[in-house]
Amino acid sequence: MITMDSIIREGHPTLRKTAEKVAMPPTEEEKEVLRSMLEYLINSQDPETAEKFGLRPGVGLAAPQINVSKRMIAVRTTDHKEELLELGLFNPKIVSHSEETTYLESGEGCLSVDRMVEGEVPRYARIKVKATTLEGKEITLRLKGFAAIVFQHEIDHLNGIMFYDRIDKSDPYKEPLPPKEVIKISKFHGPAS
Ligand code: LHY
Ligand code: NI
Repeated sequence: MITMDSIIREGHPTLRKTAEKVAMPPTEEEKEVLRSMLEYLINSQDPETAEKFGLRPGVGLAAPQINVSKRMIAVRTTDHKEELLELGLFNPKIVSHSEETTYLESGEGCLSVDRMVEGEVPRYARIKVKATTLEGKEITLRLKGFAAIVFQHEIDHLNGIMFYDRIDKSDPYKEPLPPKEVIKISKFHGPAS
């Protein structure tokens, strides 16, 4: 199983690489890695299991974070209708996005970053994502709110981008025009277990 020991931390070169596309159909090994990533999220969101194995709760994980430079992400969170989004995805791609931006009021964190980094991380308010699921289905997702932020954070990892790269260095809390929508929810927004 994936534990915190499997997760590489900032400074590791893999986190700065552009991950490779996964050839379709994925191999059994690739599917197994993706399943284990989703399993990490499920385990980490279960208080007893998280405590037992020392897992930091997470809603998203990208393959480069376990040192696999392939375009695979796992997400487990609720969408804007409070419905569970539990997905292992190959080759996720943002095909369109809103002009409007947003950010998490509490800032972002990362399982590969063991420190607090304050500041506003601007994200698109709405995105449309195309991907292939673990089950081999090609899907299109329309996302907004917290889920849209998580997907952008994970897809950034596939492109070697860390959340703090997007914070304005000289003015971490700058308010651009037009005003952004502020998402006032806590950093941890996994489904109630
Ligand atoms: N996981 C973060 C996590 O806490 C993703 C995240 C980012 C959550 C921003 C909330 C806000 O689940 C990762 O760092 N994955 O890359
Ligand atoms: Ni991260």
